[in-house]
Amino acid sequence: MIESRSPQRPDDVVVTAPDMGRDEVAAAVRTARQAALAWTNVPAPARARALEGVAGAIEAAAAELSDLMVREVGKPLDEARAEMVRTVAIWRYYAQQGLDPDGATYPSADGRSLLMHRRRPHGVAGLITPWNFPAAIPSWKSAPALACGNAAVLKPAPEATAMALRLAGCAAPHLPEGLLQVVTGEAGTGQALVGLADVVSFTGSVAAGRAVARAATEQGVPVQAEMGGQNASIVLPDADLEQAAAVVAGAAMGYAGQKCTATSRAVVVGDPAPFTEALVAAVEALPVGDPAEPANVSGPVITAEARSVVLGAVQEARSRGGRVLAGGAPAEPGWTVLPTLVDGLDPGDRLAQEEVFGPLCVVLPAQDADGAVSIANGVRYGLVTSIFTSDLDRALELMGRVDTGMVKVNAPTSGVDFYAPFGGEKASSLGPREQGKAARHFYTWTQTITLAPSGRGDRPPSAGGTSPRG
Ligand code: UN1
Repeated sequence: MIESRSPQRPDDVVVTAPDMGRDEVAAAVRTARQAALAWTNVPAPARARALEGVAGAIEAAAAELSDLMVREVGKPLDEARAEMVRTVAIWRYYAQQGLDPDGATYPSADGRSLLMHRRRPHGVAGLITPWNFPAAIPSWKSAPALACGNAAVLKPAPEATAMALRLAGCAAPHLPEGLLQVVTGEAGTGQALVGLADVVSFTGSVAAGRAVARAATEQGVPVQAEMGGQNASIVLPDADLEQAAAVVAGAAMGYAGQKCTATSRAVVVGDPAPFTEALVAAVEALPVGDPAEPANVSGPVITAEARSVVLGAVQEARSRGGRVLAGGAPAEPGWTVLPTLVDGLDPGDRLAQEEVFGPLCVVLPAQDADGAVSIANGVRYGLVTSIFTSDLDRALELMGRVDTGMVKVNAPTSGVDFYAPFGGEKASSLGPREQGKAARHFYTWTQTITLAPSGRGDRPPSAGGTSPRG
């Protein structure tokens, strides 16, 4: 069995569920494959209505689901509510996207045949999702998979098991039986799923994502993996420093920094003192504590081990000559760590290179904008960069030089728009982008079709038949 506990009240067991083995996963995939065969032939407008139904059910349960999200993964209430709003919008968006054109026609070589392509579903989508966006990520993978005519089997992170089961419970009355299933368990359950699915989408760590990508490739099935980030916010001297500090503080520390899109490095061009001072003040002003209190923007990290990792990183920073400018200590409730700012480290230090996945941000000075870009790019990750400046010409120029999949100007690194492509470069992502129209391409394959006349009724072209309208 696995159990999922509340990070703010670790004695609160939110749910226990079976740690499913290969046979159970195989049974789920078999049922899903059966369901997919019928679903593929359900007309797209009817599929759209079903997904609309799922959206409505999730919307009706949104208050309960955001409370469950707070309890199970410690997401601050306001963010949990916003995630539920986004989740409903994701289902609605993909319900409609299922009605988009599913192919195109091309001029044929003989002028009489029809040459076209259309998109077809893969079959069973195996979806492996993290605990940090326990409604949005399972939804932005399963909704497009279903909209395109696939079935979906979801393997959530054990820490978000209750959320996944509850989401699937909302969806169930609106979908054919077996079309969307949850398999619970640890990594082994996910591995079994990857071995059986027809298309695989993963979000999680680099190590796990690469293993998933290798296994899927071995199976010959398409795969996408969204992995870590080590995201920089570049602050130019002409930025509104107060405003930039508030945005960076939120992007670094919101939900205890547990987002692949969180800001982990503030790269300050020129004299770092004025911005650093503003950032320390902004971070210290953040309300921290019980995530069920709507005012709080940061609470516990997910587990005791996660807290040890963050506190270990603080120690490491000190031992490398870093200064802890804010936070650096455990707090209440549960596994809370105070939002932590560090400076005095080299850009090459491990803490400025790797993902801590906690409320920790390193401040790094840069001599000029060129130096800032090379610091920002100088990590193995490539998810998102933000640039703070009031000089939009400068912003345009720098945007073209950062090597991340997403770039933002005067906006937080965190936060994504579900209708635009999402993903990173370098070690952050593998395979095609997620979300927006990109999702449809991933969850379907292209069949190119030539439809030529049979030749039986061949007649010579009729006299005068020169008008294209015949
Ligand atoms: C967001 O910033 O709103 O796992 C979403 C993650 C990312 C999603 C970030 N894949 O943190």
